[in-house]
Amino acid sequence: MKIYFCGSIRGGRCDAELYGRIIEQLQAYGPVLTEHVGFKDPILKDIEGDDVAIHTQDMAWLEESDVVVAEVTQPSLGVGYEIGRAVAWKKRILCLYRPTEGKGLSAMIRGAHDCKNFIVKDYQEAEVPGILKEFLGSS
Ligand code: 6IA
Repeated sequence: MKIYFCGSIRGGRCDAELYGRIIEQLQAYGPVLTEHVGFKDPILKDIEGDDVAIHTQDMAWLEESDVVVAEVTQPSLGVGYEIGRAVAWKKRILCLYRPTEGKGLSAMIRGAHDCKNFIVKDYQEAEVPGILKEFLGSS
């Protein structure tokens, strides 16, 4: 099962280490095509390419993937775009959101929850193993 992980890059890197820990757990279920999203920033800068090439490569990986897992707490235009494209390609999608006082998840994400192919989970990090097992264990 090929997994496409989405997490904020230019939207802000405050959760980058958390992405890395989630990706490590995802790798028990299958290859994560976008593991660079969880790399520490000096490594990320080394692999920076031109934006057209990044978009072309990411869309190819997204189309090729079987499931999409997105950490959506840190708002990111790129992550929102990837989720929209994944919906159009009828991928199974899991969105992970850590509720924070005074903030809220976009209605375009929370409102897409359908209990089947598009799952939105409010979570704390300790719950990640169980959530991934539930979502990916049956794939
Ligand atoms: O708008 P954002 O940059 O936050 O969008 C993040 C999402 O877009 C991630 O889930 C990635 O899959 C994708 N993405 C954005 N930038 C890149 C990138 N290099 N390489 C691969 N995927 C990307 C940018 C280099 C960076 C140092 C700015």
